[in-house]
Amino acid sequence: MAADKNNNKQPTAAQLDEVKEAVRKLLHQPDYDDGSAGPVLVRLAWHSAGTYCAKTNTGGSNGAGMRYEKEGGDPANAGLQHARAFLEPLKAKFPWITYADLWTLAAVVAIKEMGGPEISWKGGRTDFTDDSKVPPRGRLPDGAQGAEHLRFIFYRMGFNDQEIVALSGAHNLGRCHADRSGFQGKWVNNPTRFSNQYYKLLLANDWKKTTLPNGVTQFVYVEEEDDGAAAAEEEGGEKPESLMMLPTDIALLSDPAFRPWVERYAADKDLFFEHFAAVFAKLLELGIKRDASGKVINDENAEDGYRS
Ligand code: ZEM
Repeated sequence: MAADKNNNKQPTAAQLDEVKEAVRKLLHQPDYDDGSAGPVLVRLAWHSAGTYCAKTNTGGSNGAGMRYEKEGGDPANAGLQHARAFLEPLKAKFPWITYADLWTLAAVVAIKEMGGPEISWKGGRTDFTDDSKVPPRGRLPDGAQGAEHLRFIFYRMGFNDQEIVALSGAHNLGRCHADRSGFQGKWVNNPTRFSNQYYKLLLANDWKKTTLPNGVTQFVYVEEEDDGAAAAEEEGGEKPESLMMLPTDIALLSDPAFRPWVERYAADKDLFFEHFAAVFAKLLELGIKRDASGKVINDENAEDGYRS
């Protein structure tokens, strides 16, 4: 009776606007990280979708499998419980929306609100009712690796080299937490503002390999004491935190197919925004089947989230 379920109510544009407004309101979190829930919400959507395997058509943002230990307890998802917790009051307030839709929609709203592009988003995802269809662990990228690993991981989802570089630009946002991934620090100075700064910094700086006290290797760049930093210190401010890159970020510089895209996105913010919007929308749709009208075609076992 999947078809009948599909005919059930879909949220109206006005209902979705209410959710979007509620997401915008919760982004401001003065006591959390850099003051915004935005970056971790973007990572939640990415990790929910980034398990997709094109060959077996498994994984992807449908199902919201991270609610189950099998996926949520994956060390690769450490820290994302914060993102889920930020959204829990919204799920309580708007019970008609599925977790899978809420998690992906929240990222799209956060990116826009942090100054990024408008990303097209379609609803209709369902939530799994048990963990039987949760994808296996080990499908998400490992920041300690290089270009070959990036291709292995992202080609599996159906992305190409240009799309890998465009997606990596999300590292304009947020930071690494030693107690989550082992890596430490932020990629750019303003990690709650979506921009192409990540690519500019990749190219402009001399990144030095360093090993953290926990044994994890990453790349760092300690900023020159420019006027801004000197002024901040005079005002009693702290010295700027050194910026960082993961080994996978640095791999974009040395790879002959990736690097030209780093250069183009560093030089052309509009091009980056356009390509990022397209590739992030594609990411969120991986594994989701729709009919000609855009309505999700549920498989027989999925719970229709829009039944209230
Ligand atoms: Zn990330 N990412 N990511 N990423 N990511 C981290 C943080 C964030 C990789 C990775 O290992 C890590 C994409 C791609 C890749 C975000 C978005 C997207 C962290 C730090 C690591 C280690 C986690 C921590 O310690 O909290 C690797 C290897 C990637 C392969 C290219 C893609 C694609 C993304 C979205 C489109 C975001 C927003 C963050 C910041 C999270 C936060 O909590 O601030």
